[in-house]
Amino acid sequence: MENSKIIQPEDLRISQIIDANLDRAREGLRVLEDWARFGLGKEDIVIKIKNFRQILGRNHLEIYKISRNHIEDKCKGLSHVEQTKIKSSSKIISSNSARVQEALRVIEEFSRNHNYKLSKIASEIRYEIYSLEIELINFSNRERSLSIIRKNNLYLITDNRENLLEIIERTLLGGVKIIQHRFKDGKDKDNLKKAIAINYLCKKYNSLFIVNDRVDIALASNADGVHLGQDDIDIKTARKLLGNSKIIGVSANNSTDIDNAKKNGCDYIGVGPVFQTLTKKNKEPLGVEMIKDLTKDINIPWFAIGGINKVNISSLKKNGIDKVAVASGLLNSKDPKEDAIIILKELSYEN
Ligand code: TZP
Ligand code: MG
Repeated sequence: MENSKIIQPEDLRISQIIDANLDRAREGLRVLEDWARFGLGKEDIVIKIKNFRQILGRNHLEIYKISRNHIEDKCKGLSHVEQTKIKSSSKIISSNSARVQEALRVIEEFSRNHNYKLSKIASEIRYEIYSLEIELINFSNRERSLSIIRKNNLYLITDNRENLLEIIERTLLGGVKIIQHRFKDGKDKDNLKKAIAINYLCKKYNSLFIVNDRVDIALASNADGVHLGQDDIDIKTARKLLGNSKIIGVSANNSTDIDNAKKNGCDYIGVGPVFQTLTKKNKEPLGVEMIKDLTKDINIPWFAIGGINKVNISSLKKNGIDKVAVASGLLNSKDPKEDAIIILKELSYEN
């Protein structure tokens, strides 16, 4: 069967079906390829998809093309209400992956009797597209989280305390878009419940939820990422466990740790403490000048952290520091929403 010759199908309707579905599969692949290229900058995925398009192109034989208008297509232009809806990038990826998978399945079925080679190719590529779709969706989710990290300048760090959800919601109402929860005490099962509740709240406000230290809780609560300290699990292992859909942030307070974080593919860095802080009592403050020096060559987003509040925020902004992570400055505030607004306003001033 493998070496059987390609024969023109006696029934031109079959050629017409294969012709239409080769076009359909290649068009869908082009959509996926352009998202991988311009949306995600993923060269390895682009190369893979391009290769599939080339293979299908080479097998789009004349015997199929000549049948293009064999029977008038009475269903031309027929559309479904689903096709007219506005779609997110992830939906576009899913619907075009499905388009490619369906087209390949049709090719596989209708070419089996007269062109076994094409049938086999269609089947092989179809299986590859199932994994590729997940890969593209994972990278797209991460890219969405990264764009929130890039665009937003105030990052809230929380801890276990009374009224936690209420405080978080107040800051979300004040415009905070990134929340990290630190589980420094409590039982795992209670912490997981809390993480799920915070994640739900964050999603309501289109905000990111990052879990401190705990890769397992990040996965189980479907958080957007984890934040790791120097004594936590290393970035590469965390990436292996988390896959490509989550972001990984790292804390650093010296150039070696910053270089390692960059080299190992972390998505953003927290640098500090800038000022004296009770949240990390045993850490010596670095001061503004040191922070400026340490961060001058960082080419990924970074947040100054440690002892930052609505009073000292302007001194950071004056020094060109415009992304900050704040814990006690908001958590202990009488009005977390108002203070978030004040800090965000300070950070948005043009210097
Ligand atoms: N890493 C460096 S300083 C710090 C962390 C987690 C504590 C930040 O908390 P605060 O209360 O904003 O100083
Ligand atoms: Mg830690």
